[in-house]
This record gives sequence, structure tokens and C-alpha cells, in this order.
Amino acid sequence: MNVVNNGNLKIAVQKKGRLTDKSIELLKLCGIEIENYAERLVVSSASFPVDVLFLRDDDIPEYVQDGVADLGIVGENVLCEKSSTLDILEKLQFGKCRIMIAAPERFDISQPLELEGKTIATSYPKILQSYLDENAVTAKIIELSGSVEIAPALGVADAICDIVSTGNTLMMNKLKKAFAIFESQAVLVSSPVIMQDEKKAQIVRELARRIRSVLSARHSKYLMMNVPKSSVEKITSIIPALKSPTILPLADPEQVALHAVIPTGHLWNMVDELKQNGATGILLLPIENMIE
Ligand code: PRT
Ligand code: ZN
Repeated sequence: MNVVNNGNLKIAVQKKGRLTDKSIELLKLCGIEIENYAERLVVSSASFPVDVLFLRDDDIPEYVQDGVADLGIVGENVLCEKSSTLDILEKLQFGKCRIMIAAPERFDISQPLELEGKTIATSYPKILQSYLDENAVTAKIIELSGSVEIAPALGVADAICDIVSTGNTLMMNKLKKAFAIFESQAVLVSSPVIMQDEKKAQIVRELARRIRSVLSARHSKYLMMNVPKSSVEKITSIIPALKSPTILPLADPEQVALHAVIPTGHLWNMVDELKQNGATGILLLPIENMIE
């Protein structure tokens, strides 16, 4: 690939697939806007010194290893299958999935030893082989590049080893989950030499800082409500605020506005108690960034 050496940091993301939208969205939340990327291989951001390279996910580890890209966003499953030794800078909390063993219902497996002597179809032969080795199991691996789930019905394999997220694909193919052998999510990886270029290293540190602030904001929500002055202490004790809440005066001298950052998912457990203590106008807002 011919990539211009303009001093910009080069980030490889998946061109078209499950990680594409979330990768672009994450970059956008970090202030890296890219436009018109539909059919292009490389797009420069106008708002940050970054070029985004669009590649097949399987190729990302090698491009980053070779230094064609400085950073990459890719699933841990792909990294591991390629035996990549790239540094993982951040786990990105999307693209979560598990590589699982599954088999037709009549073939009931619940532990690795039951795979002894069986034939297993997979797109992840290395991850599967090292799992079998760790468990001292000998099985025949058949490598397929796609549609692994139909292998048992075709009589090609006894079991499969494939990525599962919702489990719908397994169910549609009348396969039953046995157990997981690998947990994966999208990660940000870096080239082994990137930190030797001080200018790029600085951009990487800034980007990593922004990513961390976006990720930590996802775990929090901004809670706002009006509360009677007399209930402030009680209400403050109910909410699991990350920091001390902000109390603001209102036109009504008996009431104050109370604002707090709370962990995502906690509002529903306390909403009745808040109302019983006189809270009104309860609003919960998303937080885009939380700068440390
Ligand atoms: O073209 P390119 O090579 O770039 O893409 P690809 O087709 O190899 O990969 P893609 O886009 O399918 O997946 C990219 C990455 O997303 C994977 O490497 C994983 O890290 C992650 N990921 C997360 C998944 C899934 N969830 C997932 N469900 N990858 C694949 N699947 C498959 C799964 O194998 C099953 O066949 O999606 C199907 C539906 O899954 P269920 O369980 O929800 O039915
Ligand atoms: Zn792929």
C-alpha cells in the first residue's frame, strides 16, 4: 500500500465490518472527524494530525507490525490468531464476543476432554490448537474461512469453534454452546517503533488520553433534579455520586437543584426513593467526555 509520509499518525481500522462504525464513532468522540471515507483507502482528518487507513481486519496486525500503520483497531481474536506481539494500548469495550466450542444437541459436550478424537471446524485454528494443547486434548482441526456453523450438518465436523455474540447463529443451526475458549473485544494496538518518533509519540499519548476519557464517560451519567432543601442530606446519601454533588439555588427558596455524576445503570434502583424524598424534574443525561 502506498501511504503518504506526511508526518500524520496513521491509524488502521476495519474497512467494512462489525468494528467499522464503532471505531469511527470512537475516533469522532476523540475529536478526530473523518469525512467521505466510503470508498477510500486512506482519509486524513481535518481536525487532528491523523490519517485513517481502511483495511481488512485480518491485515491490520501485519500493517501495524510493519510500521505502515502506527496504530490499529482490531479484535483481540484476530491478534491472537495471527500470533501478534503488538502492544495493546487500550481495550476499547466494543466488539465484545467469545470464541466458543459448540456442537449438535445430540453430542453433549461440557468439558475439553470430551473433544478427544473429534473433528472440529473453525476459522481460528491457532487459538483452538493452543487451547487443545493446554488441555492435553488431541482433536482434528478443519480450517474453514466462513460459515463454520454449517459444518456439523454437512457431516464435515463433530463440533465447531467459532465466535459467538448473541448465540442466534448457533441456535439457527441447531448447535448448542459447550464452553468458551477465548474472550475478545476491540483493542487499540501500536507499532513497536512508534514511541521512538517523539512527534508521533506525543500524538499517541494525546489520543490515548482522549480515548480513556471517552471510555470512562460511558460508565457514567449526569443526574439533575430539583429537591427540597430539607431533603438534600438524605438524597445525597441515596445517590452513588462519583464526586460530591453540586447544589445550586433556585428561584423557589425552599428548593435547590442537585447535580451529580453517577455510574450508568444506577438510576432505576433509586428513583422511587428519590421521589419519596421530594425529588422532582429528574433528568439523566449522557456524558460525552470525562477529562481527568
Ligand atoms: O472483511 P473483514 O475480514 O475485515 O471482516 P470479517 O468478516 O473477518 O470480520 P467481522 O466484521 O465479521 O468481525 C470483525 C470482528 O468483530 C471480529 O474479529 C470480532 O473481534 C468481532 N465480533 C464481535 C464478531 C462478532 N461479534 C460476531 N458475532 N465477529 C463475528 N461474529 C459472527 C459470529 O461468528 C456469527 O457467525 O457473527 C455471527 C453472528 O453472531 P451471533 O452469535 O450474534 O449470532
Ligand atoms: Zn476478517
